[in-house]
Amino acid sequence: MKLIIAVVQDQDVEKLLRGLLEKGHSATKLASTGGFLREGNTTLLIGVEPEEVDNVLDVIREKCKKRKQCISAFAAMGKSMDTYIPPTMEEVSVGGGTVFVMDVERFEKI
Ligand code: 2BA
Repeated sequence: MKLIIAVVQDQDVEKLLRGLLEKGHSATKLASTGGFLREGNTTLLIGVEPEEVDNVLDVIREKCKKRKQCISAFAAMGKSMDTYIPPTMEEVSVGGGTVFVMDVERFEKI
């Protein structure tokens, strides 16, 4: 068995969960926070048979969109500002999904 850990944007989660359920996949949804932007995102745990991994990745590709997000360069650096410095905006591309596929040594439902 494989465990797919997918970090996705909150806006895409409902569509993604529906798409996964339609294809017969189970998922666990966890609230998470991105370490860089410090904004909420969602982490899904999806346990599947090895031959189903590509199918799940296709659903993630289809349902999760890349979005541009403007951030303050200072906020991104996590620096405090003692004096006023005009905000410098930077654009980052967030999403569709950050996906890890791991081997599962043992899987049991007890
Ligand atoms: P965040 O860490 O909040 O990152 C949001 C977006 O900011 C990233 O989008 C990326 O475009 C940008 N970014 C992240 N770190 C950066 C840096 N050091 N310098 C410049 N820009 C940076 P995504 O790559 O689509 O990542 C979306 C979310 O996926 C991340 O939110 C984080 O929660 C998760 N993630 C991404 N890579 C990861 C990794 N290697 N391990 C664990 N989680 C990861």
